Amino acid sequence: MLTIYSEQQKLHNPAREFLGGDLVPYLESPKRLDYVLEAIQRNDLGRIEWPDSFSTEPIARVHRPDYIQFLETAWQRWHQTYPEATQASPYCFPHRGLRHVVPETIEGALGYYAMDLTAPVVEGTWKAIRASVDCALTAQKRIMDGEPVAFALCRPPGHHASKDVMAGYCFFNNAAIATQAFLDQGAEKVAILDVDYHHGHGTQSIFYSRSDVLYASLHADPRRDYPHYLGHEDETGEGAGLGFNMNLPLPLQVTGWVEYRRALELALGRIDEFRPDYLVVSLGLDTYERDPISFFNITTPDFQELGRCLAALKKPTLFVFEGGYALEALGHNTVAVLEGFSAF
Ligand code: OKP
Ligand code: ZN
Repeated sequence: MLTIYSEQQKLHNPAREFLGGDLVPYLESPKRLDYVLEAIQRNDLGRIEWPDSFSTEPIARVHRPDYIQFLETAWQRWHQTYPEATQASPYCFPHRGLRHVVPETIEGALGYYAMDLTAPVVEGTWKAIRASVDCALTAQKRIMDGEPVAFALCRPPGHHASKDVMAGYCFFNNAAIATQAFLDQGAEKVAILDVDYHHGHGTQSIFYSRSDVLYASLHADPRRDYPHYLGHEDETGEGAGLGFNMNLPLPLQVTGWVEYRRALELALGRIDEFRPDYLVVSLGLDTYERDPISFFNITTPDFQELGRCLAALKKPTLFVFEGGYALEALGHNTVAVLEGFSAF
């Protein structure tokens, strides 16, 4: 299987995040890429290529121009305000009852464009998030040119980013941008299957009123885990998109492969019925039994089975890397899915 990877993605390297009320080492670290790359090489999964460089045009098909502009300049503006700081984070947000107007200061703008404190901007963020999108778009292009399957080893991840809000380690929505690129290049329908432990609320919101993209997600029940405020079963789409959003929230602690597989069959059945031209998989490995922030019980052999189930759809498939934080297992879990898919 073809993998697209860029070293530039490591330039996004925040030192810390808030967890449990204290600052802890940033979980979504550049090291995640090393573990996955190493496993791909060790298992001879196939060639690894650098991405091409794309303009912001395909990004602007998904994200608002002012949001793109904000991300490009955020670090420099923060640095002018706080010359000693190593990362930029918001501290207040336009909550209920407040005006949704972009303030002039970077502190105000950060709160306007962020949902939470988990997506700090650092000096290298802009280059890294552009490289991450480049990986997704390069893999997408290869599939458009006839490659049956490709893996975009993207970081930072993307599925929590909406058209103008960053959240949950995500800035640009790599999977959504690649999906839109398929459509812009002639595809009529694209299905996105999100198997990350967390609901991809950014992706859902981007395509919520559209019938040309089916979004299906298996994830931790938002009543019990991040992103907390979206991802419920009754969110089925709106307007023309009604019936083209499928959420399968699952309970924490008791979700193992048997329960997961049952929900997966429902999602796969719906995707099959939708008859997409392409399948985009938001591939998070944080459903793993020993993931440090998650509470499902998926094992390494289960991930291989997951890959086989996805291959049964028999669609040209773009895998876009999302979450997964159990570093020592992240490489072989990723390879397990991709090998399961290829073995079919
Ligand atoms: C990003 B991705 C909950 C802490 C949650 C943010 C998680 C972002 C996940 N106690 N922190 O979907 O893997
Ligand atoms: Zn996740």
